[in-house]
Amino acid sequence: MIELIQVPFSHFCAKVRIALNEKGLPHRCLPVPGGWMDSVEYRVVNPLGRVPFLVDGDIRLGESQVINEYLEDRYPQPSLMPSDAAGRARVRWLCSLHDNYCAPQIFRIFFGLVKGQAPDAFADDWQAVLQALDLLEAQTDDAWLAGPAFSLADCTWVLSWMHAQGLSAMLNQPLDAETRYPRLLAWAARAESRPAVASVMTEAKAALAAM
Ligand SMILES: N[C@@H](CCC(=O)N[C@@H](CS)C(=O)NCC(=O)O)C(=O)O
Repeated sequence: MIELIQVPFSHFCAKVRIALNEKGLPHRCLPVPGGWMDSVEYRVVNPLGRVPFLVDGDIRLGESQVINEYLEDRYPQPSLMPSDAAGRARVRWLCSLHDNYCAPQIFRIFFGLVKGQAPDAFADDWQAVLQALDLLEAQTDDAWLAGPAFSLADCTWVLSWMHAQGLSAMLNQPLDAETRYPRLLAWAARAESRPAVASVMTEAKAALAAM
C-alpha cells in the first residue's frame, strides 16, 4: 500500500492527501519518524528534512508537486490534469504560485508566531501571501481554479486558503474575503463539499486545535 509521511496541518502534505483521496488510492498516512522533520531518524528517510514523503513500492519521493505529478502519471484515472498542453501548463503555474510564492511564507509566519515572534516581523511575507491570493482571485473564472474540472491546482490551494484566513486573525490583518476574494470564497465552499477534501480539512483543523 502507498505510504505517506506527513503532518496533518501541513499545506504541502494536504495537497498530496487530497490527490490520493480524489484518485481513490488506498494509502496509509504515517507520522514523521523521530517526531519532527529535523530528527536524525527522518533525515535518513529524506535528507532534505521536509514533508510530504511518499513511498509506493520501490518509488520513494519527496516534494509535493513531484509526488502529485507522479501519482497523475502512474494512476491516471480519475485525472487531475487537463488533457491539453495549455490546460496542463495552467495547473502547473497555479501550483508553482502556491509552492514558491505563498506556501513558504505561510509556513514562516505560522511557526514564527507560534515561537513568539512579533507580528510586525512578517509584514513582507504577509504581503506576498496577499499578492498570491490576489493573482489567484483574478484568474479564477470557472468552477475550479484551472477550469471546469477539479485539478491538482485545487488540491494544492485548499489548505493554504484556510491557513491564510487563520493567519489574518493571528496577525490582526483582516482579509476582507467577502469583498476582496469573493470567487475564492465560493470556490473554497465548493471544494470543501467534496469528501476527498473535507476529510483532510477536518484532520488539519483538529491538529491545529490540538497544538
Ligand atoms: N517544496 C517542498 C516544501 C515542503 C515543506 O517545506 N514542508 C514543510 C512542512 S509544511 C516542512 O517539511 N518543513 C520543515 C522545515 O522547514 O524544517 C514541497 O513541495 O514538498
